[in-house]
This record gives sequence, structure tokens and C-alpha cells, in this order.
Amino acid sequence: MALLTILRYPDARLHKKAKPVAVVDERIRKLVRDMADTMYEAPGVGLAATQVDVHERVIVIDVSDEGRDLLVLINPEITWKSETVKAVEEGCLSVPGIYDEVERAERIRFTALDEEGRPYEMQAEGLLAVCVQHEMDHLEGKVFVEYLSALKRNRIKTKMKKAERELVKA
Ligand code: GNR
Ligand code: NI
Repeated sequence: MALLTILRYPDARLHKKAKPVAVVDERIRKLVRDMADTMYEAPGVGLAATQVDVHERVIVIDVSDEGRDLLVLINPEITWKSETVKAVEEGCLSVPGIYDEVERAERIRFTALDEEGRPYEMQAEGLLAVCVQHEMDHLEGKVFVEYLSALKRNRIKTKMKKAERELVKA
């Protein structure tokens, strides 16, 4: 088992746009395993490769109660979004301790490849729909705090930088 380091906001590398995976091979399957270990250990319900400084389009999600229902999304594309949106409180492993509401499409359909490179399509609602949209934003270099007001975002930046300094001192 290998745990990866999760980048913390504000880190410029969180704003890099991820490139599509060309072939789903053993290297990608190892990345998926390490990302899943890192997500479960955190613990979190999702993790995008961008957060572990790998700029390829790979996401792991597990929104199950017991936490052993891993969903792997490689090169995901949203093919449909409901017009209805819902504001849900979000958090992010790259912005620990910060929670705020973000409006997302209530229901989505998406396509992706699994860890064997097989294409699939899925419809999602509830926490899964929120999580897929949150993780796909990471692949575009977007962190959820960018939906908040500049005032809130600047407060969060200051708080995160202070926490970072405390960590370095300790
Ligand atoms: O663990 C996580 N919980 C969460 C809760 C509400 C909305 C989105 C998320 S994703 C987050 C893990 C994470 O940062 N993924 O990028
Ligand atoms: Ni996140």
C-alpha cells in the first residue's frame, strides 16, 4: 500500500489542467490503487489525480456507507446535466477544515473508462453527482472555493497559509 501526498490549497499545481490518459495500463492501475488507498486513509469520498500532483484524467470515488464500493473514472465526460441545481455543503481534502455550499446540477449522466479501460455510462444523483462534478473540476484545475466570494476565498487562503506555517514549525 502506498499513500500519496495530497496538495493543499493554495498550491499552484492544483490549477493545472489534467491530460487525457492515452492507455489504461499497469502504471494507471497502480495510480488508481494508490489514489484509492490515499482516499480511504484520509478519509474522503473522492480524489482526483490533480490532488496528488499527477496531471492525468483519473478519479476515484466511494460514496458507499461501508466504504468499499470503489468507482474509477478515467477520462470522464459529463454527457448530460439536469437544469435543476442544488446547493450542497462541500469539503475538500486539499482545503481541510473548510466547508461551504456550492450549487451543482442535481442529476448528471457521464461516461468514463474503468481500470481495465472498458467504457461505461452512468447516471448519478445525490452525493455521487456532487462528487463527480467536484472531482471533474479538480481535473480542470478548479477547487471548490473558487465558487465562493472573493472575500471568503481570501479568508480561506489566509487561514490555509497560517495552518501551513504552523505545520512547518511543528
Ligand atoms: O471527501 C470529500 N467529501 C466531499 C463532500 C462534499 C462534496 C464533495 C466532497 S469531495 C471530498 C474529497 C475531495 O476533496 N475530493 O476532491
Ligand atoms: Ni476536492
